[in-house]
Amino acid sequence: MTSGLLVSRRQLLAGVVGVGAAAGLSACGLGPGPNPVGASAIAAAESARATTGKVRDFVLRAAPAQVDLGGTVVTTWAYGDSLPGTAFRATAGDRVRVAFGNELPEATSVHWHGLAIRNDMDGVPGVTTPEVAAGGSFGFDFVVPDPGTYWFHPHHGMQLDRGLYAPFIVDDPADPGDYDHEWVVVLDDWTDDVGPSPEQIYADLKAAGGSGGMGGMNGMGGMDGMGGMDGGDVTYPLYLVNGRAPNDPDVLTAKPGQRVRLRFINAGADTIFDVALAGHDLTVTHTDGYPVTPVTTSLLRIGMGERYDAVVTLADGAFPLVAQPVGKLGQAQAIVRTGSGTAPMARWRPSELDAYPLTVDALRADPGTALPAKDPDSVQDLLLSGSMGPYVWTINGRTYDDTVPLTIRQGQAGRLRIRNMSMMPHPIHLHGHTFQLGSAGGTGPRKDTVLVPAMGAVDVDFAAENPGQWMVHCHNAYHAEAGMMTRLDYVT
Ligand SMILES: [Cu+2]
Repeated sequence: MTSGLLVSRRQLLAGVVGVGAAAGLSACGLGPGPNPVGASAIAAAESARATTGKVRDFVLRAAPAQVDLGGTVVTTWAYGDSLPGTAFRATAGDRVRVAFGNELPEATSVHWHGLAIRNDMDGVPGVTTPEVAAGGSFGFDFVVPDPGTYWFHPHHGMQLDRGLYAPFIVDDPADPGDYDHEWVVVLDDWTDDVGPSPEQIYADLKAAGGSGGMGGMNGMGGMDGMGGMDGGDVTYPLYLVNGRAPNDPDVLTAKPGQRVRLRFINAGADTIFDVALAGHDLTVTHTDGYPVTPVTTSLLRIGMGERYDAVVTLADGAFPLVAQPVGKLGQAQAIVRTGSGTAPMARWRPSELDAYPLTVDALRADPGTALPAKDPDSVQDLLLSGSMGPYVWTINGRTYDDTVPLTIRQGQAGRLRIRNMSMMPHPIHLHGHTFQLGSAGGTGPRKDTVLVPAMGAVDVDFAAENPGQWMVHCHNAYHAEAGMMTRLDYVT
């Protein structure tokens, strides 16, 4: 009887993956899974990565800062003194070293979002990389494997909803790019030092059980008229493009007829954005770093943590580049200027916002970037659910402190069946991998963050080639903090 119970327990811990050995029967969901891979597997994976032999050294400082949001100066936390922080730039295969100093009054971490780097540099305290204490420092050192648009931010409480974010652009030596300019466009929802702090909003959501009505909370009413999508849990006083509010926006300049590559990053904590450039169509070329068959749209939906690249040929004049928070009032805006025309007023609403937004369903992987076709060795479910009262968000019915990690063995083909049982969309992010929507070898795009619609379902396949313990979580910072996280553990 005892051994029967043990077998059941092991099967439960291991999901559908068999377990070879007897050790590792941790009763605590957060403890190491059965036989977690160790440092040697992580080091071996790192030494197997193709490298250019070039080393890029960066210095990064997280510190309190005064930032001008465009007429509103706030005291917040930022990387350096700018919002967004200064972009990192490297070439695929470069070894990146980051001398990080934490001048914040509390511990922090740096997570390199979307980069499939070595596990022990992934920046998740308690799982991959030690947290960096107040006044402390840490030296990151990793090879960046894949080109594309990435970014970095803390993986620590509600810190992401302050000003701690910056782009990380990885160039493709095989693709110099057919465009005259490249603009990184970072979207954000802002409350710190204008409205309540992120920590206060989270505390209010927990205390009120999400019944709504208090400052900072969105209540249950957010609907955008497109399938009744609830936009988020938080009402923000400001929405930003490149750290600027619409009153005094970022101005991006070029000449008429020039081709521009736009690299969109949604750094918001609780806001999905629909993005349009007035008077222009956007030709979407990449998502989450990976190329797709180009598709043209006037409106593009971007969930938290997602990135999209688009090219556009610019007309003559001044055009608002608008990001509409889905299900919320307000607008983020920059200005694209190629001529001497009058800039449109702040919060002018271009007709492109009335179009139906392009979402991942319309994207096809560039054929060269599909995963090798393979039936999954391991199929595991991620059921997303939660409630506003009490304010709790779960994966497979459990909050993170009670989670049963998913498991995989190195070399296996994995499938995650993500089922959203809630009335809100959730951007689900897998660290350390870029999965393929649908099935491996199919036509779905490669991504690391996928916006799963309310009551919707998405299957993703991944190749288990990056050993370690990896977070799988909702990229709504409030949902993650309220429990909507689990792990994918490589086991032997
Ligand atoms: Cu969520």
